[in-house]
Amino acid sequence: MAISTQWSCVDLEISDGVAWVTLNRPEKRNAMNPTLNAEMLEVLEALDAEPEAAVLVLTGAGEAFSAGMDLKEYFREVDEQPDHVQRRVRRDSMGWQWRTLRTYPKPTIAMVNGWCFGGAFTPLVACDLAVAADEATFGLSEINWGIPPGGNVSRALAETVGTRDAMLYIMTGRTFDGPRAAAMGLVNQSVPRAELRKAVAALADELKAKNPVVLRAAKLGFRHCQEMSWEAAEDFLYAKLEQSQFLDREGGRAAGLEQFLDRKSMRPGLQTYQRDADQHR
Ligand code: ACO
Ligand code: V55
Repeated sequence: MAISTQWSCVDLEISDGVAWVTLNRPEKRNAMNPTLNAEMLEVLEALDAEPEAAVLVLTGAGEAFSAGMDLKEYFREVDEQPDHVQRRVRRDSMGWQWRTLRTYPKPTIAMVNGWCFGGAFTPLVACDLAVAADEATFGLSEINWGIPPGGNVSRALAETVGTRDAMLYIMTGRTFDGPRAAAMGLVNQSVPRAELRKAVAALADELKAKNPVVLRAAKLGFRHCQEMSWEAAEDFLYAKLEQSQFLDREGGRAAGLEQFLDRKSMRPGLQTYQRDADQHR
């Protein structure tokens, strides 16, 4: 593998086109400390450049997805640091959890294998798709230890679930499970933990079969247009469409039209056009 595996808080495995990125502090329930946050910035940067990684899956080692921010190393210990250090610690944290992940060039899936608290909601929502284990436990536990949700947690919730659910869980700190998360629209799907990896691998396979240039234009188009006027969105989405044709070296649109209209070998309502294996290497 071309990529360094020297990270102390993150484990990376690339297999069959999928980068399995595992938050790896199981003994601390994968709580996010400043080291993990700085490493995740590097991991995401490295994977963008890695041709063997077509899809990124974010998950956690052991019993947790992530128990949120590390209350000792991210809060208590950083409180004593000078202001500029506090600012850098926050910048690294939001840098990977939100800014980088939300508009990541490759498709991303959060695989919520277990505990998911507080700050962990930010990378969860920033991923394009999410699949939870039925047995996973979610909670906005900030209120339980004396802070309101920060770090874009509430902003992320506001974009994903309805106001009633968001307010209930923010204000009570009550926990909920995978099926409830799916019913709320916080994750796409919840499956028994024993089937989680298989379900995520199947979803990743579906994404791998798509044209990556078009996939990027589609996801960024959706992300950005949410904050635009209708007029600006129309112009922007057409610009994305034209940009994707300009950047798409495999000529996906022409192939799709040809396979449907001329060869009649594929119906786009029901399947993806056949990509030439040689062209997209
Ligand atoms: N920050 C720092 N340390 C943590 C965190 C955390 N968020 N979560 C777990 N740990 C540590 C514990 O201190 C403990 O360390 P130790 O073994 O050195 O004593 C170890 O991880 C295991 O934790 P336990 O509580 O023993 O594990 P258990 O499996 O019984 O419970 C649970 C798991 C429910 C996740 C519990 O650890 C917990 O409540 N964690 C805090 C969850 C939370 O509120 N996170 C903050 C959200 S708010 C925010 O992110 C801004
Ligand atoms: C949270 C997360 C933060 C933070 C403060 O509530 C609070 C979660 C990701 O960083 O700086």
